[in-house]
Amino acid sequence: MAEYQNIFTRVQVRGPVHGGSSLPRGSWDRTGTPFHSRLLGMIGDAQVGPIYLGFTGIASLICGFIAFEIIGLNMWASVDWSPIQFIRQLPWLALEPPPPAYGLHIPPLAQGGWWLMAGFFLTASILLWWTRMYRRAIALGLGTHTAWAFAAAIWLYLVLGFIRPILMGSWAEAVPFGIFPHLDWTAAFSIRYGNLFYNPFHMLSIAFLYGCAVLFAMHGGTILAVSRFGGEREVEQITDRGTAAERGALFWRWTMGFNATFESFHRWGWWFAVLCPLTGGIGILLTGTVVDNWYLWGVKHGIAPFYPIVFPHVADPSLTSVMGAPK
Ligand code: 07D
Ligand code: 07D
Repeated sequence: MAEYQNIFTRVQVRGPVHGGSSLPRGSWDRTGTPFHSRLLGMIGDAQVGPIYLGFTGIASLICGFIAFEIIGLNMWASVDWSPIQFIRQLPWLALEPPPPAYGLHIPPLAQGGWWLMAGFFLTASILLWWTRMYRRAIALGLGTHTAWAFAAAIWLYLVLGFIRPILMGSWAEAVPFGIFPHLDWTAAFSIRYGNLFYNPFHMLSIAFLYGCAVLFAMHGGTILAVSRFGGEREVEQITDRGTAAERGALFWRWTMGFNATFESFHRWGWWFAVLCPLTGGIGILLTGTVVDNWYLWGVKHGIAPFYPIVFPHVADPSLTSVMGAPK
């Protein structure tokens, strides 16, 4: 029996190139002649292509490309079209949403208009990609679980850049495009709304995020550990006694007293991943709309201490002009 129980070695399976099962009526053709790649075979299946582009795939790529171009060219313009500065400063460059004065109106291009347009095309691209995933799953006779998991991420994305700004009455509330600028926005958002740590939905989102890491470590570890019995090939292992699958389950029953099944474990993974952005989106939606200051909310609900006034002559900004501040 081949012994390959380490975390790097992968057995490369290389059959004759295969175009895939036949496509339902109304589908486009798959594109590209398939070939084998030894390098890609080290991290996945060695066969590359053919790819199915289809109408939604091409439309999504075009919209994504337009958004990418608008963002990139605006960033380049912001450094006076200097190619060197563009590359040097790239992680710090931004395409910002309109200033608050414009509310939800359409601003001039240079005042956030480009941001609105890029957002429109990025959103169209993401939604078209979602449709592609959904339709390809149906075409293969699969369930649509992956598409719904992606929908959970899209929910958080839409809350951040579309739904909440509309509820707040201003595009200025939305996230800028840019690598570090979107981190600055995230930090500023937390401070503006009194420390996001006290937002219980941020707490839930974090628990599911960390949960994803734990579950993935357990699952990846378990499957690699039983791969010496062929466990990564799952299929006929699921019901048979004494197989790799049963050993994996027994390992957890012995160490923890309880074990998931091959089927239930994937439900755990799916739900943890989905609930991370789902609860996160709820938390962001409540911020500024229902709760203006999460620290004061925490004080009110007994989860945060009320800090003593150490400097009596300095006004604590979190206590001035904030709705719901304790008297
Ligand atoms: C590994 C799958 C591959 C995806 C990758 C990301 C782009 C953006 C475009 C400059 C796990 C591709 C990146 C297409 C380039 C332009 C215009 C997924 C994997 C490799 N963030 N965020 C990152 C996005 C938000 C936060 C990195 C997107 C919120 C923090 C990357 C969105 C908040 C940190 C990135 C989005 C937030 C990051 C790595 C959309 C709260 C980091 C992402 C559309 C949730 C980390 C410099 C990654 C970093 C990071 C992309 C939204 C917080 C650039 C596309 C507004 C705290 N974010 N992010 O690996 O290193 O994801 O930043 O909503 O520390 Mg972010
Ligand atoms: C961004 C969903 C959208 C992405 C989509 C994909 C493309 C194509 C292209 C690959 C990630 C688009 C795809 C464009 C890519 C190619 C080619 C999902 C996204 C549709 N936080 N925090 C979270 C922690 C603090 C803040 C979630 C930890 C501070 C804000 C998560 C800590 C402050 C927001 C989380 C911490 C703060 C969050 C995100 C620790 C900053 C959010 C979950 C240890 C000073 C977001 C409710 C996620 C949220 C969010 C973790 C600290 C601010 C669990 C661990 C206190 C403003 N934080 N955070 O799945 O939902 O994101 O909050 O300190 O908006 Mg936080």
